[in-house]
This record gives sequence, structure tokens and C-alpha cells, in this order.
Amino acid sequence: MKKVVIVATGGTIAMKKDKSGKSIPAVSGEELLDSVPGIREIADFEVVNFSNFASCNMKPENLLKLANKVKDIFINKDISGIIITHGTDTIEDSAFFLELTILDSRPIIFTAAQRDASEFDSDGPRNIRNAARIAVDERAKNRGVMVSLNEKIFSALYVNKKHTSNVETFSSGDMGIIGYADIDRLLFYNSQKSKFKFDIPDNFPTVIPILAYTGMDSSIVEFCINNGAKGIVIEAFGRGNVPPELEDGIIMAIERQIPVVITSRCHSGRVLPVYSYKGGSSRLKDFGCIFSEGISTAKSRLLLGLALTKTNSCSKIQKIFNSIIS
Ligand code: DAS
Repeated sequence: MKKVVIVATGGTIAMKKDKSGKSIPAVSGEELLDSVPGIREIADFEVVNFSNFASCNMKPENLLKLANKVKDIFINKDISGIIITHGTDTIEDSAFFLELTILDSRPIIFTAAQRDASEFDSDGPRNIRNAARIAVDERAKNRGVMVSLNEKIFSALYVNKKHTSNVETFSSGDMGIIGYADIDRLLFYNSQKSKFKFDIPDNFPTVIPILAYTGMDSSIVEFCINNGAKGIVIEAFGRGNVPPELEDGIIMAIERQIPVVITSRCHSGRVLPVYSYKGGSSRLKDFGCIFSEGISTAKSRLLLGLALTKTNSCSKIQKIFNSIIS
């Protein structure tokens, strides 16, 4: 029988209601496995209890540890795949980070639940079962890091949580799903993988995401510059436009060798230098801003952080962003 490692990190999938009826961490990795009838007929499992917290705690230091743990597990060539249970809130960040740092053809599947383990119809057990089916399937190799919930299989590159509570919460927008775990068999449609990989660094540089809003000035950017930011991500409007008063802060950051990445608050599409009014995307490009190529703000923060471990040249970092997708 194939061997699969389940790395439990926490999230609602591993929570139960406390006396006041609110969800708190409660379930170990072993208990998660035991909640899935028949799962031991799919594979031999080894459990790693990595953490048991809500995913708002998954800071960069934890991501570095998680990536190293996955790398260590894969030293054993007998392991067919790895399942990582995680909170839905930041699962897309962690999956993306591993997609950028793990070079191995074997499947890594992140899964989670919207309904905790004390709900009579928790979605956790079914999601774990489907993740196990993916982990032992030869066709799941070479598809990059995946996120699977509610039967759907997503690439780590584009997946995004869309609904705060519904089990049908994840979407990859225009990019779509890469597979589907139907009841009779798994279907794989395509793969979406990063073309660029990083070594796992020892430290993660401070990168601050900033939300653009109408009427804002440059004071938040100046605060970040003066408080140790090594990189800044600005979630702009539409094609990558910001309030005119933000230009001064952006210029100041770039002059101080702090790269600025422009993302969009739109869920699909790329930012592109097409407007040349003050604050327009074309001017930002001329100042030296990096355009995110459709990578979300949360993921751009991680990608910029990893890129900064190699260079702080805006043109080189732009090439890295371009190469993720091209
Ligand atoms: N509690 C949240 C988290 O840990 C949500 C969840 O897991 O669904 O991310």
C-alpha cells in the first residue's frame, strides 16, 4: 500500500465548539484521520502534528518551517504524497509559498473545512478522503501544489477564498479548476505550476501590503519606509491605478531601494501600464513599480519576500513575477 504523510496544522477542520458554542482548536492529526471511515484502505498514513492553530497564525516563520518539514518528509522516497490540513483563511498563502519553494513531482494537497469537527455535517472528513485519493494517484504527480475542497481541485497559484462560510468557497477565477474528485474517480484537466522556484531562505524579509483607497495620501507608505519595510505591495484599483497623492510615497520607496509591487483589487485579470493620468498605471510603471501579473496581493507579498532574498532590483523582480506564469 502507498504511504502518505498527513501534516496537521490546524484550522476549522481541527476545531470543535467549546461550552459557549464557539469553535476552538481541539482535534489532533490522528483524530482527523480516524474521523474518515475507510481511509486506511486508501494508504498507510503517517501523522505529523505540525501545529494546531487558526491559520491567522501562519506567519512567514511558520511557512519556512512548514516548507522545510515537507522537504524533509520527501527525503523518504517511499512517500507517495503529502496532505496538509490547514485553515481556509490563509490556505492559499501557504499553498502558494510551498509551490514556490518545493521542487518535487509528488503531490502536495492542502485541504480544510468550513464546518468544524463538531458539526454533524462537517465537510472535513470528505475533504480529507478526497485529498488522500489525490495523494496516491500517479496522475497527480507534476501538477504543482494543490488545494482541494468540496470535490474541486485547484492550483495553489490562483486559488482564492471567496465565501466566508459556505463549503463552496474556493475559486481560481478565470483560471478554473485543475481537477475534480468525483465519487467514482478523479478527473485531472490540466496543471498550473510556477515556472520559478526558490531555495527555502533562513529568514523572510518584511514586506507590507497596503490597500489603496480613494482620498489616501502617502503617509502609510512613508510609515512603512521609516519602519523597516524591505518591500511594499500596493493593492491598486482596476488595471493598477492608485490615488494621485500616493505617487510621492511610491517614488520615495523606489528611490530608497524598496521595491513596490502593484496588484489589483479586481479578482481576475492583470495589471498593465495603460493609463498615464496622475496615479495611472503607466506612470507607476515608469517610476519602476513591479506589476504582479495577476498574482493576488497576499501571494504577491510572499513572492516579493522570496524574490528579495535574491535581489532588490525592480527589473529583476519583475522578471521573476513574469516567469511565474509565462
Ligand atoms: N478558522 C479559520 C482558519 O483557521 C477558518 C477555517 O479554517 O475555515 O483559517
